[in-house]
Amino acid sequence: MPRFKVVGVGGGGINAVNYMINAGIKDVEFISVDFAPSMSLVSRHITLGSNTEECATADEHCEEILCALKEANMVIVVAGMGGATGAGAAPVVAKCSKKIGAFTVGVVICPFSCEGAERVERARNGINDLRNSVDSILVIPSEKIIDNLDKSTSLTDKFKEIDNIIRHGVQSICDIGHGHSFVGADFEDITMVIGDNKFAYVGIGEATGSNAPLKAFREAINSPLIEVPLSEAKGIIVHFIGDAPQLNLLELNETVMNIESYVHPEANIMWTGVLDDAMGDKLRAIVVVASQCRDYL
Ligand SMILES: Nc1nc2c(ncn2[C@@H]2O[C@H](COP(=O)(O)OP(=O)(O)OP(=O)(O)O)[C@@H](O)[C@H]2O)c(=O)[nH]1
Ligand SMILES: [Mg+2]
Repeated sequence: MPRFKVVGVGGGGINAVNYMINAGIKDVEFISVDFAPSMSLVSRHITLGSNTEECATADEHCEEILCALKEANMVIVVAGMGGATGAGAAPVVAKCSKKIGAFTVGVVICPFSCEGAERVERARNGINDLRNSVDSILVIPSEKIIDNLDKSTSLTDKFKEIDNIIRHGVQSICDIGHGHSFVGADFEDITMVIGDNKFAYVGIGEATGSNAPLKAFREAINSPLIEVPLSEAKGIIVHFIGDAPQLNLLELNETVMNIESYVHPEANIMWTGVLDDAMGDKLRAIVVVASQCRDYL
């Protein structure tokens, strides 16, 4: 089984990782990296020094980072890009991951606009920076979910919404990578669809009743978090989660036969599914859409 390691960098990255741990993502090793000693639930924490040059300081900890990442086949680096630590140290962790030959995915949380223009701008630069050190970068444009939230939602609760979306994305990648899909997709397939330096986006949909696969798929591809036109997508993973009665093979088949009509003619298309009886009568579709843009704008 391929070894997966998820690294939370900086406060936001670590909160997102703690959320995954609480949600019960299995067979993954969790690591955290920050300036302060962390309260996180991970199995290993790397405390950076007190230097204000986050990147330089992280560089000094490369040996420790390399040691923590040892033997990983895939490393997922999660960070909020609006702060200094995440934006500064995530590229260092990613470079270490590439050095050991692991497939490296950056999951970057863009700030909400209420956090201020400076953070938004820092995030844009941070993403374009990190991009050079990863195989694939999964962008979470937080602000895009704002219309779906109640106006009175606190910033902490907004972050939790984002953490939940990230954990679904990461869990899907891990479940498929560990070979849990009943459609025979694996780790190599994921690297084919989202690798090659693509930007990726995650969308989630849920439905019940007849034609649930199509309804959930449509909701997922219409997620405001998918910032690129689907017609430009060079890769798409469509992952279904549900209890056996909801995973109606005929309906699934009709849905997946249609995927190619939505994406670029050269797109790599992959569909997968896992059984989860805790889903009750609900079927969830998680899509990861990958596109080959040059820069994050
Ligand atoms: N999803 C999520 N994002 C968060 C959370 N906390 C902060 N963020 C995002 O992450 C960005 C960076 O904030 P922090 O992670 O606290 O900053 P840092 O990377 O530790 O950098 P410093 O400035 O050195 O503290 C913020 O602008 C937010 O957009 C969280 O709990 N969940
Ligand atoms: Mg911090």
